[in-house]
Amino acid sequence: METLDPILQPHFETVLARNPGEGEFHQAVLEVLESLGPVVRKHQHYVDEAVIERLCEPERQLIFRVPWTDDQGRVQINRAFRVEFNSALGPYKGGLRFHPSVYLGIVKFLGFEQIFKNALTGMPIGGGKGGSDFDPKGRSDAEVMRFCQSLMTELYRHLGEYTDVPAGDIGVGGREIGYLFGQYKRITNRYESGVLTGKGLSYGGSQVRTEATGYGTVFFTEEMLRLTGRSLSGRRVIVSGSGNVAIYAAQKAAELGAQVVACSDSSGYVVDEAGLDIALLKQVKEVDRARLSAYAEQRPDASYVAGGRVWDVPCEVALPCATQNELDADAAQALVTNGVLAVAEGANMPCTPDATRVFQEKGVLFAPGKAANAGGVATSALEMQQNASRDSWSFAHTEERLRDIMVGVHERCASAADEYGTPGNYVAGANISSFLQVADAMLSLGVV
Ligand code: NDP
Ligand code: 2IT
Repeated sequence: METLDPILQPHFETVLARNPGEGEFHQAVLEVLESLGPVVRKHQHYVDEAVIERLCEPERQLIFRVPWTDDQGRVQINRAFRVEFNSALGPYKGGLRFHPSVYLGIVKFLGFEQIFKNALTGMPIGGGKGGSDFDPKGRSDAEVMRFCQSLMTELYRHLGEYTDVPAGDIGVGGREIGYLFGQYKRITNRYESGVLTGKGLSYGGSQVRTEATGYGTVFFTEEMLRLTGRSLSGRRVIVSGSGNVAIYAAQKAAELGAQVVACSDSSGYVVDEAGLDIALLKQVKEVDRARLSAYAEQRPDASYVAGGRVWDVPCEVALPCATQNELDADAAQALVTNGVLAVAEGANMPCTPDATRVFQEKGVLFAPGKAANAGGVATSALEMQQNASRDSWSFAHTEERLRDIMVGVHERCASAADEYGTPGNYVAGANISSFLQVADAMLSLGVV
């Protein structure tokens, strides 16, 4: 793993000073800057023309109040954010997260990552992210609807298919996108399908968008293994989380012949040596909206470990698919001791910098989130494409497009890593390849 080149040290210090208390944002910026030493040594103009400073400063940041009424008639107040980070490549594009931990620093880290991830897809989309500290857990559908309507009543004026196009993230799935789209349509009197992605199939959504992030993570993993003469078939796999990304990563890995033996939520993890029953997992999480412990209650041979750490389950492939900084150096060491071969981040920044260092030093194949989980936003771009042409594609065709895009993301990372002298380092490759694309577009557009 690289260290920060002295040329870039002042830039990082500026980020620290301008964004106090935003640890996740600092972490995401540092990871990118640590990869860019060889690039700015070779191309000094990126420093001279202040591209790094411009990239680290969002184009626009919105913070607003979201008032709503709960089922008991009490007024509730939440805070919501939209960080429109960079539009050099296309309209701001990135999800909305509803989780009590959301604050400006989380949204900025996610928006910053999204710039580079979106560039890696090769699609014309800029980077942005949003969310709220609203906690959907235990809320009725009616409460979630009123919250979404209130949020959109402010957010709509900042959106548009050519301006800013949100989608889902933690706590935001098909139900929430439906309520958000309904309110946007009502306020604007426009059936502007391309203003949100992750829509339901009955009103302009794309096949495979629900599955795309998890599937894409597995396609990327399969590609890393293939180039080292291996495959997923017959391998023991664990995923963390049991939400949208985790479920479909588990499903695709199982389809490719892996034995997916564990998943988790924030309360504990499940081990199911027979291989996770994906249909049951979907029923528990997507239909019943229950806790993961309910899976084990309905599956006698599975065990539920309350409060445990899923990384202690031996595996050859680990797919962290829950949240940022969920996998630390100690967990990474446990995975290495148990023989892990490959780790791909389905979530955004789930591995701490020290954990990443452990994997890289021990020769574990390691795919950073901005590459491995790019299939979700790439399929959002395919959804925008279908909306713009008033078309809808088959599941098979869309999945094939997703697979090709993930092979392309892998190829961009691998060749940039080779070119800049760090073969096999997907972190460096992802950061360098996407930086060059965004930076060149920014320079072409002038000082804007
Ligand atoms: P979901 O809300 O569907 O699921 C989130 C899962 O992660 C749940 O199992 C949840 O457990 C767990 N989790 C969330 N927060 C925490 C926490 N603080 N500690 C421990 N576990 C936690 O979200 P997604 O599956 O959509 O998102 C998962 C990750 O993937 C996020 O990092 C997201 O940014 C990233 N991602 C998502 C994409 C998408 O298209 N949805 C695209 C690319 C990346 P619990 O229910 O107990 O909270
Ligand atoms: O982190 C991500 O890439 C997402 N949550 C998906 C963003 C999108 O616009 O589909």
